[in-house]
Amino acid sequence: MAASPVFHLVSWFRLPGHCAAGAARSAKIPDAVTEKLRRIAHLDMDAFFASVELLRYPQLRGLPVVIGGGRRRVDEIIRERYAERPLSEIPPEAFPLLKDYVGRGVITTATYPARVFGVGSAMGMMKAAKLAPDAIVLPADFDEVRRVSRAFKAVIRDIAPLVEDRGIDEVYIDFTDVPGGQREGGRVLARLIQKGIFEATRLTCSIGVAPNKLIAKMASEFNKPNGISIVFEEDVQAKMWPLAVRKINGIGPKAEARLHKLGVQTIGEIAAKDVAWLVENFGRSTGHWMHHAAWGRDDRPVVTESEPVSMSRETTFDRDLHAVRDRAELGAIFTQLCEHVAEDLRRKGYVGKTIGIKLRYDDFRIATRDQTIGHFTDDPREIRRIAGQCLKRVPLDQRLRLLGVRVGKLARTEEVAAIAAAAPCVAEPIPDLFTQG
Ligand code: TTP
Ligand code: MG
Ligand code: MG
Repeated sequence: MAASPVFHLVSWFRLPGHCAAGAARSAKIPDAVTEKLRRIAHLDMDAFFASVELLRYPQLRGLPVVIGGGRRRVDEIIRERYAERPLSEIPPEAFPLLKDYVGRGVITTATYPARVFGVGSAMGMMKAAKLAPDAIVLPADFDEVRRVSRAFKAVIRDIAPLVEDRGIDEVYIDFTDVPGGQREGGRVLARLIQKGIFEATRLTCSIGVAPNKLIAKMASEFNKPNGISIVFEEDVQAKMWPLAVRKINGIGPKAEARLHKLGVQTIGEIAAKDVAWLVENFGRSTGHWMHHAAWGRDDRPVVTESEPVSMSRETTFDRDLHAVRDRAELGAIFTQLCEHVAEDLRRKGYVGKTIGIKLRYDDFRIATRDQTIGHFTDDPREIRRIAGQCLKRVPLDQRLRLLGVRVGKLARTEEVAAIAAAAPCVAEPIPDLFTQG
């Protein structure tokens, strides 16, 4: 019946290849002129989502502010009320307070002045209200957060090319071969990066520089906020061993509970255990990993992979197809393209907001259309539905050579999930938030 469809599927995601640095490096690398040490930095933005909001509302600096709550744009309502004033002149008293919050939302993050009261990420807002009733509540602006995230990462990549993306507000950076990366153990380069990020975004970050990723990740927390912490091989044990086991990135709440049950509280106490004991209690691979981690050993390379801007699939047909006469065949191909894009998104861990199509007519003219929806998706049926609407907006009276489907405005699935968890879609959880002053 129908000629076996198509085609060679071409994927056009903009994904530069992987690049590993320092994979086979031992801790010390002999160099012709000087002996270079492996220096790995971990950089993490300070109170990221909250700091992004404070760029808009600088009058809230120094005040306890938490990010969280319903999806309603609470600040849009304030802005309407104070439409005649610039955002920065809306008085702090006009903002909603935690004590007036009603609902099941959890806190996404809190400014450092709010953390003094013991509130922080993942705490229920009503529970937090008992600790910091007068903290100001703002919703996260995910689009703005992503824009700033791209901006600060671009600054880093300009200075040091080997950057591994670790989510919305953090990266690993291989300092080893970057000019200045060895000076004062990495402090000089870390300061330069902090300065560059501040100049570009007016935001602060904290950086840990250490012999490997594991220690760098811990070290970036040592002097938060706006701090730098330099750890050398020789002070790993003094700095790491007194810390709680949970400080090892990879020991989560379950492993922590099990370690506590076994009487182990600190990283030093793990280091003091035999590997055999760790293997017996945690299995072969985790046991060995815990042993190495507690001794500060970690060979993982810094892996660079740029964030994709969009993901798409397109196909050139074996013969030109007509929208009406070859409707069934085209429909099947179209659906398949949408399914492939959805699979790509899921495999790579992305969701997108803009869905688009691309057509090439038999005279080689190209037409594209796209549509941005109000939420992120990786659902093949939804992509198919929106792409179908785009298709209705192009002339289809001519034969087609090529069809493509594209999903853009991407975000990492896990980040979007974190936001959704922070703002559960309860009808309207904050009815009384604006009754005050
Ligand atoms: P973190 O870097 O863990 O926290 P932070 O930047 O707010 O504060 P710190 O100065 O301690 O680094 O997370 C980065 C952002 O990710 C945070 O601003 C909000 C978001 N996030 C969530 O949405 N849910 C969470 O549970 C956590 C921990 C963070
Ligand atoms: Mg952070
Ligand atoms: Mg972080």
